[in-house]
Amino acid sequence: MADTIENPESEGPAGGWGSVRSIAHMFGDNKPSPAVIETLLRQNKPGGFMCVSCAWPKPVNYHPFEFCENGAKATISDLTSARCTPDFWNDHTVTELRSWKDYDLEQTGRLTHPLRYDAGTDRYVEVKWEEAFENIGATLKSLSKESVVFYSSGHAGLEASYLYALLARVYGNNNLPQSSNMCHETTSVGLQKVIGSPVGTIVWDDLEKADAFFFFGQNPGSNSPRFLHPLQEAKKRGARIVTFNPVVEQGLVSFVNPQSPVDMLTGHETQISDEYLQVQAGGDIAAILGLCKVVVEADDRAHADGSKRVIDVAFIDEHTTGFDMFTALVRATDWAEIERESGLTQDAIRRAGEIYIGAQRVIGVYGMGLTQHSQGALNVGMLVNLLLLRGNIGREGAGCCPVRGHSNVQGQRTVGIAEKAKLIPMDKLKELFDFNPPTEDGTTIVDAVKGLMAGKIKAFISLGGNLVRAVPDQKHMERAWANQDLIVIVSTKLNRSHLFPGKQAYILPCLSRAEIDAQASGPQSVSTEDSFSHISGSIGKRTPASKHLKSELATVVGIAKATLSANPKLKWDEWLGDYSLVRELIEKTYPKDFKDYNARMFQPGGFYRGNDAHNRVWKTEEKKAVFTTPKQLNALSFQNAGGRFRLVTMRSNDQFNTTIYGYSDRFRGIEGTRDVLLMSQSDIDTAGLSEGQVVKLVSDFGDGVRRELGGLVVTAHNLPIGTIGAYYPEANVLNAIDHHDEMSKTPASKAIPVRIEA
Ligand SMILES: Nc1nc2c(c(=O)[nH]1)N[C@H]1C(S)=C(S)[C@@H](COP(=O)(O)OP(=O)(O)OC[C@H]3O[C@@H](n4cnc5c(=O)[nH]c(N)nc54)[C@H](O)[C@@H]3O)O[C@H]1N2
Ligand SMILES: Nc1nc2c(c(=O)[nH]1)N[C@H]1C(S)=C(S)[C@@H](COP(=O)(O)OP(=O)(O)OC[C@H]3O[C@@H](n4cnc5c(=O)[nH]c(N)nc54)[C@H](O)[C@@H]3O)O[C@H]1N2
Ligand SMILES: [Mo]
Repeated sequence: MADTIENPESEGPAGGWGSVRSIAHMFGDNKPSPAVIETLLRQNKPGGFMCVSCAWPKPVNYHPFEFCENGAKATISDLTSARCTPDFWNDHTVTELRSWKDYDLEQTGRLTHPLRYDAGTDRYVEVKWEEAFENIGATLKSLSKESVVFYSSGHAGLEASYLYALLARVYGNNNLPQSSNMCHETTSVGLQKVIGSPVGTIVWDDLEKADAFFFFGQNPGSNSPRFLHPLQEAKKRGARIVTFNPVVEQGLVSFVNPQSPVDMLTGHETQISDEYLQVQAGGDIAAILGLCKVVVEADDRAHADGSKRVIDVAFIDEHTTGFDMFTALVRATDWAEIERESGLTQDAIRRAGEIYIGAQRVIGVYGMGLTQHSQGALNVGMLVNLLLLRGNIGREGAGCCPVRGHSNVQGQRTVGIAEKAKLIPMDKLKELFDFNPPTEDGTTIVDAVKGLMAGKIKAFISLGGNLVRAVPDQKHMERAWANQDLIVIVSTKLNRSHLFPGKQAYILPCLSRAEIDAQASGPQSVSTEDSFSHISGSIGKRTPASKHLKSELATVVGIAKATLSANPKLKWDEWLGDYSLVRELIEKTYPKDFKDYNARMFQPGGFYRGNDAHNRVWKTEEKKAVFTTPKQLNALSFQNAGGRFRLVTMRSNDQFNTTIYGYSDRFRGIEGTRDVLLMSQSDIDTAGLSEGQVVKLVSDFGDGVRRELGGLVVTAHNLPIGTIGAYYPEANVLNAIDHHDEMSKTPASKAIPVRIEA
């Protein structure tokens, strides 16, 4: 019998009327101008504006509506009619706001004026842009260059991001960590190591040709809902879908296409997963090893009886290294071990393995469920092992598909936001701008936070984001953050990172991508790169939320001019006047990726910047695709112990990272609160708890530091034994900054060791 699954906790299928009601609720909360409808109709279409939510690609043949529930929410949230003006601070102090919820901060609306923190009154006050830039520049000039960090969250377009990276390097460091340091850095490092590409290998056409999709720890229903459309198409043509996830995620169970009138009126549901395997948190290495064992055993049988081989031997011989060592381990590992470490039965893994073998073309999809673990890179290597066995990388309908987070998170890395010096064509920068680029590596997020805690980091510039709320060890981070000499955050809305000002703190409000960006040469367009490495132009048409806003690029230019010495090659004003000149610089710096950039950026579906692994050219050290032999069967850095649970930090359907849109997680049946602890009924019973009881979680990382989160209501949920769940970002206080992926330093947010205190 197949392990198809039902999800009684969900209010209904993914999509469907639930999604329409949820968008309607956002309208009620934000009361945007009716013109938001026109904006939604232009969303993700050529010549339109590119969604500010996730990085899911834009199809060439687009539908009348190319936005999803969460894309609509992001746009409505940006185009809210609420405004957080300087008057707001007449009624509130910074200290008071620290007791506010993320949702309430978000509801204050769009920031309208540049603000400076005034310690005397404990409030932010209006400041003139020029004065802000001058003070920021003066402080940056006075600090040692190693003590300043230039963070970015993946929102800003390629043009602003390129100049931001240039600003940091001319200033003198590579301290350019990004939100992906908490996210897909595991991919940038882990995938690079095994296939020589730091990004996914598939393109849109592959989605239309795959026979099977294997999902590991990615939740398309909430986090990339437009993915459900090609999945629905795939199911219609008979493709199979297999999911490995401890949580039953509704988008991987069933979907009603809200953009199909027939589906909506008939309530026709598409079943998504053919097999749903509730692997325990951190159990994927064993689970994938089990899948590989099914393949190897079938291949042995084929070899013995002379039938067609199951393993793609020709591909293995020509393109890979490490096969013998890996398959030796596969043979040597027994099923009892695999079952224990994965929490799955041999039978269930076998059924999934048969689907893998039965498919000619397979796409492996993954997200935070693989990357945010102590052995996240090993998880990624294991998925690649599985794909390599049958040559499922670098051919039509097959490949590796990490689903990226922020709309331009991948692109920012492409154009130079990177802390690793070797990733940057420094010689090109030197030639173009006549300066000596820094050669030392900069800091990752984990190292930046540790630098803050040690008092070595004195200033943070943030191009977007809410770092204080997004990182582990949040309570310690808040104290360390407030010790800085200078904090500058470019933001659209108020958030918790603004509430721990240092000696000097500025909030610099910016345009949203949906808004008109008028500069000397006229309205400007920007561009972004999606998860499939396609680059698309975006034009904002809405009137800005306030006439005092600056574009992100203008703010970068303002800081650069006030901080850096004059250099005739740094033509900040010209670039600000015409963003196409910045695109020319990007093309000159990265000629292979950005050929004919300005001419091609509005082509439907965006232009492809290519990917060597997609063509079976392996830019690894070995010049081959690499089989990884795991040194352990789980992705954890701790042992099992009585009373120790693996805490998964979860996203609801009603949030975008630290931005909380509302309190309805309808897919998990949780309404009106986020203060819950999800546990299996069996774990509730064993722990001697009862549903509805209020408990405290405490860190069990073993470093003697007390980390706790109280006020959580025990709620029975369909979860594997030993795996429990609570919401991100609230649960960030429980994670230790030293608990991260060994190779990439991505915080291990998906199996935090905790105990429960009644
Ligand atoms: N609406 C919305 N969209 C978003 C975001 C958002 O917050 N809200 N965030 C954006 C960002 S920045 C990102 S990076 C992406 C994140 O999107 P995803 O990669 O989907 O991230 P998560 O929802 O954190 O976790 C993914 C899944 O991993 C599962 N999981 C947890 N532990 C394990 C494990 O050990 N093994 C396996 N196999 N699965 C596990 C969880 O149950 C969850 O379903 O989404 C982007 N899009
Ligand atoms: N425990 C746990 N921790 C996690 C995760 C997890 O799954 N579990 N996920 C991690 C992941 S995947 C990520 S990516 C990080 C996210 O970390 P960040 O990227 O730092 O956080 P966001 O919540 O995306 O940032 C939201 C803020 O960005 C600003 N903003 C919004 N739009 C724009 C814009 O267009 N321009 C500018 N300049 N600012 C804008 C707004 O002020 C808003 O408050 O969190 C990480 N932390
Ligand atoms: Mo992310």
